[in-house]
Amino acid sequence: MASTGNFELICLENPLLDIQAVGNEALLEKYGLKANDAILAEDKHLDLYEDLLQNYDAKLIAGGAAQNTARGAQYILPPNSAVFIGSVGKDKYSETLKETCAKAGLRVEYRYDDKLPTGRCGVVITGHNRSMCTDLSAANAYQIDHLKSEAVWSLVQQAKVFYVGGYHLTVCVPAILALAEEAAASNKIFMLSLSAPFICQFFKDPLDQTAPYWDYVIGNETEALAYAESHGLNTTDIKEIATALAKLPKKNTARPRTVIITQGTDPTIVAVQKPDGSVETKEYPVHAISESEINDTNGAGDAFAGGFVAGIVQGKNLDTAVDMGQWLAKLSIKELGPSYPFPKQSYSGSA
Ligand code: 26A
Repeated sequence: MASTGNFELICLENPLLDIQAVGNEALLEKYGLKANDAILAEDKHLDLYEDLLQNYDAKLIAGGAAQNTARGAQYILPPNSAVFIGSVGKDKYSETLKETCAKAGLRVEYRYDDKLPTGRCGVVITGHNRSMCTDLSAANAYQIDHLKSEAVWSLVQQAKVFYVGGYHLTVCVPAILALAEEAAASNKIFMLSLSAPFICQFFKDPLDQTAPYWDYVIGNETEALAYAESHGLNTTDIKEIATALAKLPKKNTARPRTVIITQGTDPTIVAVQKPDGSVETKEYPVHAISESEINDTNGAGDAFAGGFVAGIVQGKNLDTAVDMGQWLAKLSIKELGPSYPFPKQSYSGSA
């Protein structure tokens, strides 16, 4: 397919449909879930999805962390700026995902699996906590051949920023490294999100393989702590952890590394590598939101990343890009799940 438009941003990860409901302690206990977590489903979790739909009035919402980020970035950027890549099934759920992305103006280049259904993420909300349990199904079948196909790779080549969700480290490391290598070879921007504590703990080796390519790495405080523990950093200080990440060896030395750690309602910590090898850290307060305006925080981190990435694509400075992230996170928190308000609101400087 010939590509039109001026696609500047490529995002890669798992397209998922969220099956989200307000739950309770008993439900968490029934499936052995922690109140605030993200895990891969095992056999014992597979009834959760039907349970949520039948007994908890669950809603179906477009999800997949980096797909939420891509929708968020496209929400801000001019039409035809972002493309999302991942693997889905040939079913109703992938149709729903495609429609939601189209509404946000996001182009998707899905790989369609012949056998497996579209992946699902069960989201159990209790208070301000969310427990996510993902059955990847078709998303787990992503293959580098799809990325390297002429139609998709031509989009990769015209883009200047790549954003990869760390969750994809459980799926297709060669595809992630292909984007990373392309970025380093052409002095493009490569960003990775840490995604979840379990990625930092149990997918340490593939995560470390991508580290030299990180121009930007984005995570939250629980992911930073999990990283510090699995890498023996011997600290629980978020600024120290961000500094350690900024100092890791880097492939493309033409770009300094920037580390962004969000902390819920606490200030966002940013660490930037300086040309002399030292690291500067900064703190950015989040945009205040009143309790009554909060719908749920599922997807707030993805929305932050979406706003931030949009800022980077537009060549904004770091302060503005962080502010755009805080702005979009605030908008998303007011919506159900990882969604953005329509009619569109536009970013007009610090709120
Ligand atoms: C591989 N795993 C576990 C996952 C995910 C995921 N997206 C990709 N891969 N587990 C949860 N999510 C998504 O995270 C969003 C909230 O940050 C959910 O689909 C949800 O939309």
